[in-house]
Amino acid sequence: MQVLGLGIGFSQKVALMDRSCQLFNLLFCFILISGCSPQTGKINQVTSSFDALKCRTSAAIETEFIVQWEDGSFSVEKGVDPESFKQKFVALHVQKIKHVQINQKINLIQPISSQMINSTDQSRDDWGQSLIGTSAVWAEGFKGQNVKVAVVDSVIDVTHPQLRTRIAINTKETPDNGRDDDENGYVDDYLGFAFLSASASTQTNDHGSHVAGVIAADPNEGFMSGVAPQSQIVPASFLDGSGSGTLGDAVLALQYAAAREVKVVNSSWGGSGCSESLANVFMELSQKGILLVVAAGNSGADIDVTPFYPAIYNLAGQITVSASDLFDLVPAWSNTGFRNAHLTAPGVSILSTAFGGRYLTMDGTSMAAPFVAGAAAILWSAKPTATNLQIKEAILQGVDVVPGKNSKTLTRGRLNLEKSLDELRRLVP
Ligand SMILES: [Ca+2]
Ligand SMILES: [Ca+2]
Repeated sequence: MQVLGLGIGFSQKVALMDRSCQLFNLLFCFILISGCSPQTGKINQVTSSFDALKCRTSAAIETEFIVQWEDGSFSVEKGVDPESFKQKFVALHVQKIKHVQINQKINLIQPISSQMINSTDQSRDDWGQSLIGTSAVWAEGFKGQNVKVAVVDSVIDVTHPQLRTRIAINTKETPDNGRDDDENGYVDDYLGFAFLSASASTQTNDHGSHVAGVIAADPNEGFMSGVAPQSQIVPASFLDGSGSGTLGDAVLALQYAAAREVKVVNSSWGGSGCSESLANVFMELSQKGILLVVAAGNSGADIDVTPFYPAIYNLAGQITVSASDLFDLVPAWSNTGFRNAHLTAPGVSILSTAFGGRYLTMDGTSMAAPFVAGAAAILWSAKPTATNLQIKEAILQGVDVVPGKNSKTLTRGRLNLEKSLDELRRLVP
């Protein structure tokens, strides 16, 4: 499985589409063990499943295995090779194991910024926020306060002036002492956690910081504002600066987000191929009441026909977001789908934060998804008792359907935060 960086500039569009076509040639190996069969039956099933592997590609990491346990939790385990892992680890723990998948490499295609923005330029029009009606809900006092949003992405610049005040602090953890003070399984996760087990990169990648800024940039510390400027970001990173990562790290990052008690998870990435572990962790989070906001992808595809994960999981607690522009037109590069894409949100020439105190505009469904994630945070700050299903329904019911520009999505419409708040008030009096 490869992961696409969904923030692209126009010049990268063609290269990205070419790359995405290659993805469908990649299949990956997993076994699925279900039910409560006797141990020997399970071992036989494990054995036959391993023997039946048909998709050992160059992307597979054959010494690492993503294990989902019967309690729903995940770990990534090491082994010498699949056969050895089957005989030793799986046979030993088979009664506690729900599912095993060989880990695989994933690669971010580096996003290209459309434009560097001078932070002294005060004249920029936040067209996206104007269109979805943020100022009206801010005026009512709803700014995403007390809502945590996980950004599962590349590493975020937590020192950016407009982000540093918006990073959720794990107050039970002492930073930089090499110990897991709160015993949540993560050492020094004071601000978040980076799952970069295979990384040797010292580069930075602006993708995660850009997504975080769209959601929560602090307007008191600079010239822009996030959609939900009082929400808090939980960084759960799994893609390094060079754009490399593993599926196992993605699964662990998602599991970590849930442990930090976020309400919303933004996933502006995706790929195709066997992704059973990813589907399983998404299901776990949806059932825990988390709203999963996912970018539809940038290859110009109909995702109802051409699979793109996690965009097409279509879980009860999931919203998949296509991109639209100032005129509510859907760019040719935006993935869509009447069944699996739910709505559009602003995703063209989107201003946000980048490493080193910089600002960039970017294009992509990566930028559209965090508009919806920020909107969800606002709605939850207005109605803290709402469920993820109610927040989703309010967002989908509240869309603007612009005559003649209906998007090829489930709702045919574009995010309208102001109307979604009205819908939520009907759902949660
Ligand atoms: Ca900890
Ligand atoms: Ca510590």
